[in-house]
Amino acid sequence: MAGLALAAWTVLAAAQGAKPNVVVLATGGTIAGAGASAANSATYAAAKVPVDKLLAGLPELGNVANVKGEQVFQIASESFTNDNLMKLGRRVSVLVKQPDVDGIVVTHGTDTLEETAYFLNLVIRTDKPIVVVGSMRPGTALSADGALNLLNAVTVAGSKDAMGKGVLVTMNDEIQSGRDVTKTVNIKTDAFKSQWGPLGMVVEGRNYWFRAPVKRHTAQSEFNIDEMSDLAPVEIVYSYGNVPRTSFDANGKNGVKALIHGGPGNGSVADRIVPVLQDLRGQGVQIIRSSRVPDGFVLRNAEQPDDKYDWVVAHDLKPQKARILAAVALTRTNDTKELQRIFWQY
Ligand code: DAS
Repeated sequence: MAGLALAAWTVLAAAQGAKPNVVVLATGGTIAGAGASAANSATYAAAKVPVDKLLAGLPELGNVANVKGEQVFQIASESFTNDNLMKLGRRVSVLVKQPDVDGIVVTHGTDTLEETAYFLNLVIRTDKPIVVVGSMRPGTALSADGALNLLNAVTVAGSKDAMGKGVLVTMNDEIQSGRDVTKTVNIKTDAFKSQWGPLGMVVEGRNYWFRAPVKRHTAQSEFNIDEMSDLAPVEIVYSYGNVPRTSFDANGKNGVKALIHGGPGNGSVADRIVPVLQDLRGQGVQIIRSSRVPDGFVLRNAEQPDDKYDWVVAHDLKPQKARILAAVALTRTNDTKELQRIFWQY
């Protein structure tokens, strides 16, 4: 099949000049959404437009790359599961090994885009650009953002200067690290931010870089989806004033391998919950202190004696990303010191 695919690309490339070959893997979301009228910028159905129609509706793509599309899923991303992550990751891993593929774009809903981007950042062994992209408005809306986001994603995915920078996210003209980026606004187009700032911008078909990631990723990762059968069961419990022990106990009975504690402040744990987490640790559940606060990072042994309790801190990772890293890391180790090293390095 690869040989046939190569022939197809070669013919296309010859016809269209030596442009990079980019595969667009579509999963659904708003970027494939449709609303009843142009005025519906926030009320619409996600995951309606098939990838072929998405690509056909953007002829400018042909100016920057030879593009082929695959429909991997057609779902709103809040409905993603670990199985979706594994299936998508396995497809990406196959494609990046093909010599005729220069880069990958994943079109994705914005709700869990940051989780998928981080997952791919951890488990795909490649230096080729992988760009995850979504939109905050459906293509049917006035001032829709999806078309330019997608054009920018294909531009970056076909760029040699985007190689070796880990999984990237192009939204609102910015190039963000898939590790650092998070959705910070639920109804504006400048929704995706990182407390450490974007890596760069893409403007009129050109990439402008201002920094590079320092955490381990992709080709430098110790994790490899080709060696993984599934993700480990890891759940999150958010904490708040008056939090009861029920959710913590319930997860303990569900066989989780780790529990992400999404605490207020510097990953603070309510006095009445400390013994509950200690009991869970005693049952073999890893306890990972994260913070619900948007910026900053959890300091080890500050709010809680992590060394004494044998707990892990999630560093700057928000609970939803800490879950991804823990679910990947626990496929290789259950040693607390190793887990803490992994949370420092990734
Ligand atoms: N429901 C959202 C999702 O699929 C729509 C979007 O913003 O993409 O993530």
